[in-house]
Amino acid sequence: MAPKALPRRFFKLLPEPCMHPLVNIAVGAARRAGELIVRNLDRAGGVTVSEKSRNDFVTEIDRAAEQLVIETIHKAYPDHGILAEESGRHGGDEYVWIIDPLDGTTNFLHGFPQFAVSIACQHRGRVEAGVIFDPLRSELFTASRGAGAQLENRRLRVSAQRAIEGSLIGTGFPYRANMRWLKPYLAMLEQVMQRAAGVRRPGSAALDLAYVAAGRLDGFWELGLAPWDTAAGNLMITEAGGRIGTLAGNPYLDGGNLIAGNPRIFTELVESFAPFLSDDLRE
Ligand code: 2AM
Ligand code: CA
Repeated sequence: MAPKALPRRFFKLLPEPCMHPLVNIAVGAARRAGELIVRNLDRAGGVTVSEKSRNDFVTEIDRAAEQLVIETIHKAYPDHGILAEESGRHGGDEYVWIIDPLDGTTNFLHGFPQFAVSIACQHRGRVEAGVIFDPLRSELFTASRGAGAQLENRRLRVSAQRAIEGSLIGTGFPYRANMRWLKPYLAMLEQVMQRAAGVRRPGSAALDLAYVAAGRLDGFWELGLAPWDTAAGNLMITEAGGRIGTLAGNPYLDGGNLIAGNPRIFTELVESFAPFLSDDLRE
């Protein structure tokens, strides 16, 4: 005999919403990695060591956190493939987990408290689940396709801000190879600085995208991001009613230059940046 359906109010009493199994696994993996990262924070920030040994140490933490995430995923799904910042692409291709074990490494290295673990699961090329975990605030942002985005038990919604005037916009400054775009980037920054209430450069792109989904930032842009920075945030923003795209406003696939925001801010940013786009910045 089929069990009687439980009344709706019963589900409201559950401590966690009934999560998609892929989200569940990603949450477990992100929490384990986050714990390891926080445990090692004191050793990273403030300790006076040479730049090289500092970098080696952080690489070691990145790798160890990534291994924990992969182990957790493979325990549940041994056949699933992986695309991860440290270990690259390996395994099956029907399901692929896209992992940034420590997004905001420079912050972590300096003890600046803004970094995250980002995990997404793609099925046949489409992201179905995403988790971004801030281990210091213990904030867990989740999303699964068609079922919305959440911060703990609260449904996420992008902001209702109607124009760049008065908005709070996040960004990431170009570094290394992306410095070739410094000039057009500064022109974009100038546009935004002249109109927004504030501009922030927190340093963890994945967490910035979660903040757009949560309405804490009205918009965000950055050049030259990687798939592991953006896969979870992309789904999260879409599920929270926002938009994410290339600088030309086209659909955002897997890494590259990005604009995100609530639908109005997204459109306004795309329009404002159009005069500064050389061909190589468009896609
Ligand atoms: P990472 O910490 O995983 O490398 C912010 O601009 C984004 O760019 C972050 O998500 C960060 O991801 C990445 N990034 C890589 N190298 C960087 C650098 N030298 N300075 C700032 N951000 C960097
Ligand atoms: Ca990253």
